Amino acid sequence: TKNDVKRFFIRNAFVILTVAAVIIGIILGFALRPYKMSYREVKFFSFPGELLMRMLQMLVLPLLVSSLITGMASLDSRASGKMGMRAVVYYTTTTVIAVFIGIVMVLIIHPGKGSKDEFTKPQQIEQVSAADAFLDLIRNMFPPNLVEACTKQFKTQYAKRVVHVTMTVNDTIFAPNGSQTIAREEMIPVPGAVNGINALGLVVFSICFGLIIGNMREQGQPLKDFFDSLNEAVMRANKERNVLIINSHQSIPRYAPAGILFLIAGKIVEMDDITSMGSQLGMYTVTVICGLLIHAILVLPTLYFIITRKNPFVFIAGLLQALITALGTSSSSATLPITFKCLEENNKVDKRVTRFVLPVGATINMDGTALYEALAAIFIAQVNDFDLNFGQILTISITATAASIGAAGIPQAGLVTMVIVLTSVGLPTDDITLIIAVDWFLDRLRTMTNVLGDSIGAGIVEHLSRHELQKKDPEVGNSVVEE
Ligand code: DAS
Repeated sequence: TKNDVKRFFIRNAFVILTVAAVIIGIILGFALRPYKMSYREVKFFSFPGELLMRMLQMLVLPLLVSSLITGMASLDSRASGKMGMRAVVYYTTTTVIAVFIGIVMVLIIHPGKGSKDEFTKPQQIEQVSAADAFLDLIRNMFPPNLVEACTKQFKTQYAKRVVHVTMTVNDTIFAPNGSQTIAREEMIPVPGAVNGINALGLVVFSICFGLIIGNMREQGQPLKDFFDSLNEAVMRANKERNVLIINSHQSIPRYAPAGILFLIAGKIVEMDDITSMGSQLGMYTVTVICGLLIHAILVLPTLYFIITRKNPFVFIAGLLQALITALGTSSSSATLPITFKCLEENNKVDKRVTRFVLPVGATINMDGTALYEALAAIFIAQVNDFDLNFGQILTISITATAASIGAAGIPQAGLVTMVIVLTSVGLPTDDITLIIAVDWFLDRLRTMTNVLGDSIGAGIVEHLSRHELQKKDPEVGNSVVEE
């Protein structure tokens, strides 16, 4: 009836507005392209979108730390151990499947046929070896300074340094003294850092800290209450009907549709002309899209159905707002507040699961990125006429997995960690620039896949942990006590 339709619209107002924002953003973007805005004009135009990014990012740090600490502190170590195991098995399995799909797709479609001439000339970029990157991954797990971990990640960088080398030569004309000192430029590794939170380090710290607080019983209670309350406060800033500190009526999800509209329109205004894109790059884009679709629409929902026996598409419908936010922001960590909201409010996933599984998932579980990195590396090999043997493909799949774990949940992080994959099989890292033109777009799609993977993971872990979750300790409210 008319009333039902009205109620449907009111209940789903934000989802409908968000979908409308994407459509209007695309139309507006294309409508404004002929005006050829300057770089500054584009920045002014997409300012509302930039604001949304900033608001979401503002919540990430307190949300990540408080949800993990309360999550761990309110589970006893056996329950959290089991839940953690299930999450890790899920992350590993789905990432391996994703990499496999990426490799199969790129080998079947073979988008890299032809010559390299149709690409713009690669620029020189910084050289970091696979080993450097692996060590950085582990370094970032143990931040020496927690305050710094809230602002920076460690990253090996190379600097030019002038070294003086003394050479002994048997040349009486040029080196009458028998030896000569010459100056030579050399690349040396220097400790470096990149801006952005070190989510991996904070996740490791928060898990350990939460477990310790949980084991402290009464003595840990004040800290537990503190983080519990912090978590609740952050989540409230993220609720439609509640407040964001700066504005008493509007909160972040209310603002999100407007922000997404301008993020998308702004990107379309500034993107390169697609009609001039070469056929290889076009085929490459199609290959990535097919791979991501297979993983997101076929593999993950099937896995969800097999394990939980529930309709995966109903679950995915509840996630719509998070998926569109991922599309708009191309950052799984900026989407985290919305992912929490969708899972807890729409899909009614237990808070004890989301608090634990989501922050970890958003940091290390990136199916879309893993699929993308393996596929892109093989594409670059194809463009270079570089024949990969089975061992090299295996190396690519292992390093693509590591690269996806190491990639931060920020825009185009996957492109940076690609260096690990390329150097592991001796492919030219400069060739990353070949795919930069389409990366902004593919990044949005792989971020959606990443967020979907994390969310379905939370649903599956909740289902598998239902027995532990049923046991409640009357005194500690939500926590599970199994002595
Ligand atoms: N865009 C990133 C994310 O947030 C990862 C990537 O660049 O692949 O999921």
